Amino acid sequence: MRARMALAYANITIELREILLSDRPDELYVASSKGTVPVLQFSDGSVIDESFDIMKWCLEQVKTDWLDINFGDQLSVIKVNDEDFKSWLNKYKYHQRHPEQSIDFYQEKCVKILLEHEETLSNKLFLFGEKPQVADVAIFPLVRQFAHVDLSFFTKKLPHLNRWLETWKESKLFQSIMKKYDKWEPNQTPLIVTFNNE
Ligand SMILES: N[C@@H](CCC(=O)N[C@@H](CS)C(=O)NCC(=O)O)C(=O)O
Repeated sequence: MRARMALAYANITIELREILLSDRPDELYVASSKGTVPVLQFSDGSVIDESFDIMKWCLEQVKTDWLDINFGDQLSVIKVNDEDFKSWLNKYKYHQRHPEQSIDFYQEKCVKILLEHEETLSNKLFLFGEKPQVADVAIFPLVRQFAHVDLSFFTKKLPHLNRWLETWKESKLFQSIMKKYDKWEPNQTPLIVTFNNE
């Protein structure tokens, strides 16, 4: 989601190959042995197979103000999101598979991290001030996933973060990547997409 938002922001045209994680094509593993998405493959065969690296590449292609404010601090926020928060969120979402602790325990671990954003957003529109930065976009998909596990809990406990989340959900950037695409088939005509022109 965040890689697509960066592609949309940078107005980059790609050939889109939508896959099902439950039925991953061999071509995915040929491009990247990790077998995870997203993977951005260039016509010279080189590959970027980490979503944040794809975001950074997109931002190098355009004039952007998404990197203007405290980039080092933005990277720290993204690291906590991608490592600690992602790990607790997976346990929260799939708590039945992690019976060593309760769902409330996992929720609390996530909330502890999100409360830092809640405090920041109590007096700012975005995480680093009055304009969006790459960190906002980079953490948005996982915050959205957390919110959707128990929306009424999220809106009550984290009202400022909820306001921020709603802003992103309603944004043109997010809307532009939400179109559904058919699963890619090896013999199909290439599907050429510029997300924000769809
Ligand atoms: N580090 C990767 C993680 C990406 C990731 O978790 N992708 C999910 C889909 S959004 C996936 O491919 N899951 C399947 C798996 O982990 O086997 C990145 O951010 O690019």
